[in-house]
Amino acid sequence: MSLTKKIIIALILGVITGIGLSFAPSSLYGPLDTYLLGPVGQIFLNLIMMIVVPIVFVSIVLGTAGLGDPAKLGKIGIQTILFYMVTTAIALIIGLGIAYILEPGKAGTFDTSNVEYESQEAPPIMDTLVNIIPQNPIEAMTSGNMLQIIAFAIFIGVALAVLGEKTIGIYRLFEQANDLLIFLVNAIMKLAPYGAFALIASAIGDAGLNALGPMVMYMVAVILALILHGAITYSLAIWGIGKGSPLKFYKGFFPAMSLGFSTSSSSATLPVAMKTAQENLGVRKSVSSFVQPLGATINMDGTAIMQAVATVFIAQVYATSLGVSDIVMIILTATLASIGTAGVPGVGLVMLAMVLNQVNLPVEGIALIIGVDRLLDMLRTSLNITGDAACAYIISENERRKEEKANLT
Ligand code: DAS
Repeated sequence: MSLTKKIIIALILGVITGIGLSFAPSSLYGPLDTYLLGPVGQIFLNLIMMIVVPIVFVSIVLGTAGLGDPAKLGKIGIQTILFYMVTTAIALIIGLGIAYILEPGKAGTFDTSNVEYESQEAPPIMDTLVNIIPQNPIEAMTSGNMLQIIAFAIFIGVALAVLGEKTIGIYRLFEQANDLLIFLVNAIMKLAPYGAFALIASAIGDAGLNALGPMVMYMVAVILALILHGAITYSLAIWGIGKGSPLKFYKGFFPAMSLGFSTSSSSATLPVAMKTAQENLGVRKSVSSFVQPLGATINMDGTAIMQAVATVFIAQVYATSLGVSDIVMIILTATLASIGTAGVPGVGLVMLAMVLNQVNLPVEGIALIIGVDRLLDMLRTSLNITGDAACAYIISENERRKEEKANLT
């Protein structure tokens, strides 16, 4: 049975168990939560947290080193990176906007007393921006200061790109470390059914049926934001910049979108996504084979949307207001973090832990959304690869028109 099916079954069983426990006497629910559900859920969350710092650091070093390659920083490279960063920032703004309008975290009550957490005053924006450069990168890693870790990784990546062959051994080391960490993410995700069951049963057992409301509203908010971004941002870019038909684009790319949905992995879908873009959308092979692989690592708009909605949702559940500097921090952290995030199932959840860390929200809040995350992962992966293909399509169409114009003159 596929992992996705196992997680969906775990989700259903977790909801049923949680509802049953919410009617059970506390003399039953208490020990069950203390000695089984709580520890299983916390172990899974700890495993996710364990992998955050290394995977963010290594994947961003590699992602940046790859970008720093002079061959990649040509005209097409600059256009591609610009398109990716702008659409990711728009995705985050759409996600934040929907989360503030729908307020999913206020659609019910969760008992959050079992998580020791006090909101901390966010530092002024200028301090935040200046302090992105770490004085002590090791301390940044031990304290989980994600923006400083990302900044340090970008410096290392650029240095590797500039030094090229001289540091090829270190580059290879980072490549192997990345393979090792992706192996660990996949291994941790195999425990997701057990973690999801325990966390969902505990959350609903604790809060009762009114915990379902916020979870459903959270899903609605994410799905709505994903649809808006796909229907508006990409369609406007295809029509406005690429001078193409959005309908034709989506019809032609749909086979790859459905594969992305079923695999929940941008990397696994990449070969089909490239083939579909080239054969159904007429994207030039030279553009597709550069833009789409790059996008599969540095461009994850669907993931950014989930992170934006989830962060606001968890802030609402813990009755914490996010200031302007927090919002800037979310956009900065999630956009930069997407530079290296590998396209494998569940990586968005790992990166969410990082964003929550950065805005001082309790990582335990992930417990409230983990049960539905796999379903949303399928949808957001579909959008992730669509953004890559939209960029490739637009650049390819513009290149074609320029050449046609040159031939005419
Ligand atoms: N599954 C990831 C991908 O392959 C996205 C995510 O986990 O958010 O794009």
